[in-house]
Amino acid sequence: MTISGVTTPRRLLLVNGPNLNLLGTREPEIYGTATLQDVERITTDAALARGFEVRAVQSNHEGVLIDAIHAAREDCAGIVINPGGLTHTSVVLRDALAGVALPVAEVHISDVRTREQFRHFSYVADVAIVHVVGEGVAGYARSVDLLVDALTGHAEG
Ligand code: CA2
Repeated sequence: MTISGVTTPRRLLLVNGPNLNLLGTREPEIYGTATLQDVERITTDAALARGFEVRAVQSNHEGVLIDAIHAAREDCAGIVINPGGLTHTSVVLRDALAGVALPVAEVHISDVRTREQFRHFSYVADVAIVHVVGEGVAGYARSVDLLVDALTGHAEG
């Protein structure tokens, strides 16, 4: 794919932050019953349908996520990220996303806008061009679609 004369890879990085490895094991009333493996498959299927591969990383360690984001500069066209609780705490994660200057989609399974006050603020929000919240794990597929739309200059309507 060529954007502004530059050839970019047809690959997305999927980042899931701390505790998302527990999906499907607890709190189904908030996060549903799908597992992290399901999330990675849903995201990969949505991306493949648009001609993109996915490299998936989940970690409970901020530095591992930051290294994966930095590495994405080399071979990814964009990033889909659910930062988990780091959404509300991490300047470091935000700086990493801003630093690589790739298009970012921020996704949350639950509707953080209607939960506790501390979940209303996101350090990532203004470095992301796509925001999907409260659509369950299907939100990952929608994030991919909106991000690929942005990458390929697809206009809505
Ligand atoms: O709704 C989301 O996707 C969140 O990013 C999930 C985070 C939470 O801190 C954010 O405010 C919103 C929590 C991820 C932990 O996920 C679990 C899933 C099942 C059981 C326990 C934790």
